Amino acid sequence: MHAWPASEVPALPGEGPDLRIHDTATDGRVTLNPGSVARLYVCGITPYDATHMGHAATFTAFDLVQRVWLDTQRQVVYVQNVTDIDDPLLQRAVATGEDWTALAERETALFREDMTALRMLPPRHFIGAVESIPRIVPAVERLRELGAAYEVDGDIYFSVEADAHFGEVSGYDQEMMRLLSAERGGDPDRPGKKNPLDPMLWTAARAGEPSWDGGSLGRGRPGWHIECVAIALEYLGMGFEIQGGGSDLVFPHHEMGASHARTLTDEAPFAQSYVHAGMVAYQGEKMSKSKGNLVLVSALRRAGTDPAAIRLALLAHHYRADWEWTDDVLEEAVRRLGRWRAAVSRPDGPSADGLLAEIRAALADDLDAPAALAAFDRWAALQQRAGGQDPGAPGVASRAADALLGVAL
Ligand code: 5CA
Ligand code: ZN
Repeated sequence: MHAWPASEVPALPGEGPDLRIHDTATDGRVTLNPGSVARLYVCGITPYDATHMGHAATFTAFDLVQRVWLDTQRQVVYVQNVTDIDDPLLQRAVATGEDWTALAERETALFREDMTALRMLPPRHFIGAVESIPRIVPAVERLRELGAAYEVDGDIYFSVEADAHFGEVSGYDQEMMRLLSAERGGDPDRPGKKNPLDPMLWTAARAGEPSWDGGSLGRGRPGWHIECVAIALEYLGMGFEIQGGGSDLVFPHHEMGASHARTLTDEAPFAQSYVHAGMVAYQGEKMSKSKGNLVLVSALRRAGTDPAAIRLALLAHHYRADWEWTDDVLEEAVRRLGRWRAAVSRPDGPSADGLLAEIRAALADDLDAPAALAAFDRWAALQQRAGGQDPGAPGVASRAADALLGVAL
């Protein structure tokens, strides 16, 4: 599919330090040395409801990854998927009587508009599950040839026992895995499975549901984890730098994906690091389409909220933190945006060279956006209090906010 238009990234003097980021699998910081090309895969939306603040927060975190890498003069290959066929999408279409393809297309189009408004740099490859079926089918066939997949009433499952390293991404115990599997799209209680945790690779065609030709698998539709694996292997290959998404994807999604890929290729690792954004809550619960407790980017935009203020509201929280969206969070961001804009609209000011270095250092240190915002606040306060003689300073500050934080002043 096509992504969305790229906003320009202003040039900055010099370059930033290498990114150090928290890896879920080792529960520690890793310094990624991606060479001249850095590769990032981010798990994208299931398009049955518009972009909410939780999605926006997660995609903002990985937008910062791309910006930090660009600032180290690297090329970035960023891949993001769209799960445009899956159970929740079909359930929503049935519930509202809408055609599932129309629903997916409409919500994907709205997502592109939201991402553009929020100044997210687009992925180089924005890939749907449906268009990936020709790559998913051979992957499932191969897993079956390897003895790592089996059939239950026509549905095809992955056998987690085929992978000696299963469990190494999340580090969760059996009980936790079983609980999360039941909560997040698995079917641990289905009779006939070898291991309750085994996830579906290919769902045999069911009456009234869309299905595709699956070659030796028969007609059906793809499972969720193999979708992201097939797309990542096609556009990035094994050993890419970052597999990203929200922390709700640690298990089963990213655990299963790593297992599928290792088994398929007999190579490791799938990703060099697994990076997870915290969950954004609203009214006391995780913001989610299935619960319906949503604050939508598009609704705020329609109400006239400046997207740069939404972005600042998201950046005010460390990406790994779980936090709650409130009206106050947005109001504080609107005030901050006003202070920053006033500061850069003067003809001169205090030197911004130190500010640029501080923003770079903060972001390279596990994407510490709140520290970057605090550095800008200090520069803006100094501008307000004492001003300065450097005629280049407001421009440097404004370009740094745009290039590194995606905030256009
Ligand atoms: N299509 C799959 C990934 S392959 C999916 O999880 N779709 S989603 O629409 O539910 O979520 C899209 C992205 O937003 C995922 O990376 C997910 O982890 C993240 N996300 C979902 N809800 C929240 C939330 N409340 N806070 C933070 N991130 C969230
Ligand atoms: Zn995914």
